[in-house]
Amino acid sequence: MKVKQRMAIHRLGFLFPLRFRLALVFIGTLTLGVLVGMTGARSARAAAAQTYVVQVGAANISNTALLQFAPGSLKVHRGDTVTWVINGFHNVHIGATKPVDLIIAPDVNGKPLPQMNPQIAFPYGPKSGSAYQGGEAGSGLALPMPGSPPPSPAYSLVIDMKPGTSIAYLCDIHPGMAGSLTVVEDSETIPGPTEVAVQAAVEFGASSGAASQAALKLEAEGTHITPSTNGKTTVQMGQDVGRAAILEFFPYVTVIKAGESVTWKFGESAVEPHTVSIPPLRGQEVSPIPQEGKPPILAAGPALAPMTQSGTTIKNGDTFSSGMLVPVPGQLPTFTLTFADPGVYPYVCNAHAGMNGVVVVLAK
Ligand SMILES: [Cu+2]
Repeated sequence: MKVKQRMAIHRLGFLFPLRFRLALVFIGTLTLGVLVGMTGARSARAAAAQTYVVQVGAANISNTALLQFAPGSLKVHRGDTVTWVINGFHNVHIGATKPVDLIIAPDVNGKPLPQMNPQIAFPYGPKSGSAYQGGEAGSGLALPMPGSPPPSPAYSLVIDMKPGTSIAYLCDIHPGMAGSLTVVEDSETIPGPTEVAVQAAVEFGASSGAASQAALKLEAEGTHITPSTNGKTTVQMGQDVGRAAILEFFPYVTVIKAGESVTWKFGESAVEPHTVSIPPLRGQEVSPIPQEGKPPILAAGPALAPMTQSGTTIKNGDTFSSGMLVPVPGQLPTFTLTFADPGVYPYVCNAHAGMNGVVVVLAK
């Protein structure tokens, strides 16, 4: 089976460009690792129950994040296990009809306290590894928390539902990120875990390839350096292509003259939020507020909280942060800074490691 899988990946290589191929090989290697010891044979209800892996997003492939479940749909027999492997900032909300809000602001001591929705952050419903017999369940986030052991990046359920049942699930954080699984009759022959893993790699590969092409086009168009126009220069934060989010600023280098401004904006149909910040504050996305006998309140940490108002004038040595700029369809926020002094101003997105840019300010 290993040989077959490698051949499948190899054959695909001819169809797609190098970056994409690297991504495929990367995912293929990952899945091979996960799959050691599993059987991949097509079978009607096997004597032993199978374990299927669904990848929940993918991160850091050619500067893109893939906002999709892979495979997007899956057939299982009653008694099989489904393991969702969470790669990045995603959750799995099983039996959901619609996503819940990421940020809620309940009144605490008479004042609204913005915080991450605990229904997204923490697991609920059947515990990982136990039977699923319907209803809603949540995986929680694979989010490292100060002072806590690293969370498990996987959520497993033994599917104990009648054949003919379809189970829908989604990621509450990323609009349109959804998947489903169907329980089929024991007599029906379905793909085995290895074939499902290859299918997942193919689906990721298709998204990654489309994103790579779009990124190359945007990079070429921007030639990495945009001259200022009428003292107003724009920088695009990322680009969402199908189910892929490109995590780059376009252009990477922006050159302006002292006293001019830069406006950061989203591309069309953006879904992935970003920040424009300096200095980088990695690992400070949330500020947990402990609660007795309950999981902590996850208030927005300095990395994602707004520190600088749009329109502010920046001088040499100033720090700034837009806070989380969240694109809402038809309502895409922008962030503008005016640079008073000549100098080099590197900046980052605090939400995405490796997403950075630089503003070069020349003398008037
Ligand atoms: Cu970002």
